[in-house]
Amino acid sequence: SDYSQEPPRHPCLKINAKEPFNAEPPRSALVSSYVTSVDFFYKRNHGPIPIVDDIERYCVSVTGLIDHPKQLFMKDIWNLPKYNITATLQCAGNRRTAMSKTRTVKGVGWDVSAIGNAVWGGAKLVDVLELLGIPKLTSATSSGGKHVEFVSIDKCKEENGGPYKASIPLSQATNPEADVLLAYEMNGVPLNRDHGYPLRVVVPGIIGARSVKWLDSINIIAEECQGFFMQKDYKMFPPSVNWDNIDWSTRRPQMDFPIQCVICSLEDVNIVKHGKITVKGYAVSGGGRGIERVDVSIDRGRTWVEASRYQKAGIPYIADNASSDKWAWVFFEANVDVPMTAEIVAKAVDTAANVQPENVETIWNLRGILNTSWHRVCVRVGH
Ligand code: MTE
Ligand code: MO
Repeated sequence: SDYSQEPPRHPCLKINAKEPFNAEPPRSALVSSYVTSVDFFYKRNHGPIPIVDDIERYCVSVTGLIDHPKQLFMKDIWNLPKYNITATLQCAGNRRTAMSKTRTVKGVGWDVSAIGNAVWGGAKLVDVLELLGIPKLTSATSSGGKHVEFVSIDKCKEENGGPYKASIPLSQATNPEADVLLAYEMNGVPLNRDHGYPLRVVVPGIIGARSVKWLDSINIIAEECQGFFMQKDYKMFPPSVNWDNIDWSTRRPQMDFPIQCVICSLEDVNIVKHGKITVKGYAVSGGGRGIERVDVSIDRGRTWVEASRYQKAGIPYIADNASSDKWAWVFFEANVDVPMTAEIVAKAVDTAANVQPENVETIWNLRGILNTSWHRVCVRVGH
């Protein structure tokens, strides 16, 4: 594979793997802005970044179990109603490095920043499918299509040089409320190469792996996508499963992600001055569930204070869809007094009353996905 034509990247990104390029911003950058800048948005790739230079000729073919397969050019996509959806994308491998400290896991190591919040601009997949004769809220086409597969242009070694791919249920793809996008913009400007130029899928509320970049084709299929990243990766196994006894067919591809929160204003270990410190971070849940509460403790979880929450600076967050960005993260902030060396902990609760697990050991899995355990940082009072 050829990595000689990679795009330029911001020098502040922490590179977790060079080829394919995988990098995340410093934690503090995440909480400096509700909308993550494109430069600081994590980059998660499985192969070289493809080059699409003839936008006039670029097209997405829509095929499979439909009556009239079609090729869609960018102008067809641009002609559809444009939506701007603020949605947080999180890699299932976010916080994997911390999980690997329990026991080794397989995969690129990530600190806490394999996540970002962007305003994605594009056409809704439901409108695209309607152009092709599939009505809204369809769970099966007359020819038995039940899933929508997205195939990329890129080439990955896990697919033996074939493209990255994934699928979602047709019922989700044709649900206007699910806000699944074919996005051509990120934060008001055309997608850059790293994030999927010229067109990517954004599936809000589920793990980032299903938001296929550099879209090449859409296939309406009967069974979920049989690609590597759906069937042999991104599945959640119990702690007893290891590489000798793993049976991939026993588990479904991970889609939804659970409640997560992370402290971003502090590193793993900090030397601070005696007195008040600000604990600030992000909280997000899958499925469009809102954030009900974030609790912060300075005594390893013996006592807790409730953090304030907001999306727009200065405006308290209310977990209802009328006044919040339902697919987007929520920032939390608490001022605490740290009298001496302490472990500061944060845990969030979503609107379904789901709570993060206390310890990473209890959710350890061999692929190191979905580390959503209580986030802990250590503070030492110095001079
Ligand atoms: N799409 C393609 N074509 N190739 C990829 O390697 N990586 C996936 C997803 N879509 C990937 C892809 C994964 S695992 C994640 S977490 C997100 O893209 C990352 O998107 P980003 O790089 O824009 O942050
Ligand atoms: Mo990912």
